[in-house]
Amino acid sequence: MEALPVIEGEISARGRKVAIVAARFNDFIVSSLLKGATAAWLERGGPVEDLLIARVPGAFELPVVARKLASSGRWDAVVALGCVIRGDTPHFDYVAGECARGLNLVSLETGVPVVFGVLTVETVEQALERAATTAGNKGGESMETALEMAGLLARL
Ligand code: INI
Repeated sequence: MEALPVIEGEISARGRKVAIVAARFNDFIVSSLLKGATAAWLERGGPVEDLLIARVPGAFELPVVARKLASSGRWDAVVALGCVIRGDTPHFDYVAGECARGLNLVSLETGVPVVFGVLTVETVEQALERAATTAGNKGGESMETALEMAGLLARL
């Protein structure tokens, strides 16, 4: 049978430039996501000088900085990292919802992949599970998604 014309992005950081924007709110979780993301970048062959990390106060501030980075033309992808815990706030839905909506809008507006590496969870325990240092780190997964998307968009 003839091979089907499937096209995919390679998960490689070689020749790529990626910006991370990370919230400081719930830093005990976000710092683990950041470690996961930077480790994935280095594992995939990315040089330190082609990675930028910008910090913002909270998840609500991620979209505006992601927009500045994505529209600069300097970055192949933007990874947004944060952690919104429902138990912490009655305005969970606003913070998490507007963050997700804003990041998606930036991606669609600019054509630059903006990866949603923001944990939206009910409890601290759930957040810790998803920010594990061993397996299942959402930061590392988000970086891999960013690299795959950058690779795919470069091929289309
Ligand atoms: N920001 C977060 O990143 N996570 C949260 O859980 C959170 N809570 O619980 O309120 C949070 N709030 C701050 C928000 O992102 C903004 O920084 C703030 O409202 C100023 O705009």
